Amino acid sequence: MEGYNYIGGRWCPSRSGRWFDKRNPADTRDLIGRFPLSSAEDIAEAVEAAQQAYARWRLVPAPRRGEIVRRIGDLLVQRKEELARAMTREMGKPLVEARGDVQEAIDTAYYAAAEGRRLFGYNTPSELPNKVNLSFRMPVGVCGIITAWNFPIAVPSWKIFPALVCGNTVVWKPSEDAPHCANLLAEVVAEAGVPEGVLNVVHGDAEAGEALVRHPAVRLIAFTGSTVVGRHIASICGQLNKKCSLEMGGKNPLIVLPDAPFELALEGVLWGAFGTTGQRCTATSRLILHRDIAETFVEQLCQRTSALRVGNGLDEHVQVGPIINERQLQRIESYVRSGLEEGARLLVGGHRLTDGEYAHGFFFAPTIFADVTPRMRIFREEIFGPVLSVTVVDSLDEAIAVANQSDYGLSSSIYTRDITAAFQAIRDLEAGITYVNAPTIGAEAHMPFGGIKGTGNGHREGGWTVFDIFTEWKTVYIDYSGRLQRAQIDTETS
Ligand code: UN1
Repeated sequence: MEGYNYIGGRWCPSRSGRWFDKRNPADTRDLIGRFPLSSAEDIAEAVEAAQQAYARWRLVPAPRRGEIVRRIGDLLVQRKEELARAMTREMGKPLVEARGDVQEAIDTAYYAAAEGRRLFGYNTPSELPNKVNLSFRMPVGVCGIITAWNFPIAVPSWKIFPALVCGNTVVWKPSEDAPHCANLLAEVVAEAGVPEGVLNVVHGDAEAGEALVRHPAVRLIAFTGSTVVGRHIASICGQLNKKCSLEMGGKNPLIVLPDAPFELALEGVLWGAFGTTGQRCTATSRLILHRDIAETFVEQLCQRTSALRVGNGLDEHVQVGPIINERQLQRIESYVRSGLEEGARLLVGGHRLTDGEYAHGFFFAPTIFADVTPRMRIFREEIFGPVLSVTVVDSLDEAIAVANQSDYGLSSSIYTRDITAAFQAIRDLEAGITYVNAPTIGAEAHMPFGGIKGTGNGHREGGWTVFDIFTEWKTVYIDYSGRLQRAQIDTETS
């Protein structure tokens, strides 16, 4: 199959004439398609199309834009199963999770659609008589959106749908590991009636991404991906004075106290650490166990982990899919080596799966390390794979202190029945999200999503907060006194 860029309502190859192949990570004999390896020239063309479309789109009433986005939601409902299957084939996550990914985009579409009838501003009294003060949310302009492959429909939808409802136009550079899903989403957006040029898709690698970030007509960059890349983007946006929203890495802790519901906590850890093969920015990657339950908990966790069914996500029995690509597989291997070198104890997994059904894919056994200390790289760095590290502590205070020994601050979790402990964790865990008696994954579309420290730069996607990213405030003063009234000066009451 030949995949194309989508620019100004037309499907077209890259002007560079270059292509890249995208293969199924569960079976690399299965070619998903070839997609354009785009250059700065393609980006410029897409930005031009987005600029032209912006002139009209910004004037379409927001409730009307919302109705179109609602149709995107309706179409996603209709095509949910087909999209989920295409997603699993392209990036590997088990079918049930792929359906969840599409569902998250559906939820986002309906939320954003309804926001078209809100986009509230504030009215407030003026300090002067016969004068009113108003404020409006205005679109930002052409937005550059750069996304990762692990939530190939949900995460782009978090950005694109609100951006469109707010009256922006978009140039989207999806991950080169999920180009087909991007095109399917673009197809749905077009079918729903979003005018030509309002959403443009340009495929490629860092070259296209960098050109998008640097393009002078792009007013905003919204990015999901690694902290290294995010910081680079932020530095360019700093120099060029662009609005920039970053969703970056995580190293998410899950604390289990002795009074925790034991079985619930076990299930939570398994899902949080090995769901999506650990390839989520919210994945549970550090398990912090109270000493009183550590031994039994680890023993049972290891048993259950070894029993997880790893394989091709299209098989409904599979619980853990493949790793996205060879490069990432090697990265995970190097972290396993570093864990061993630094003195952590490997309990299960730690190796590739290569025999039989695994022969043609990128599979890695779910892995647990014990005796992990905060100075080790496997404790500190985001691995983005099925590797869980276990650290044992003696108190709640120590658990929270260990959890906070991280450069990241996205998600966090505590399992306990003690309400005091739960609220202390909510107060003290340095993270944008804290779960109580649930694992670190599973954010809902209508709540703010994002993190602190190395994870973000102060913005929140999701819920009502994403509309702060995709709008700029316009403050309006209307003076109907018929005379010059000077603020701060003519304010004395007579
Ligand atoms: C991501 O990993 O980039 O909370 C997003 C969750 C999902 C979103 C993850 N709803 O795990």
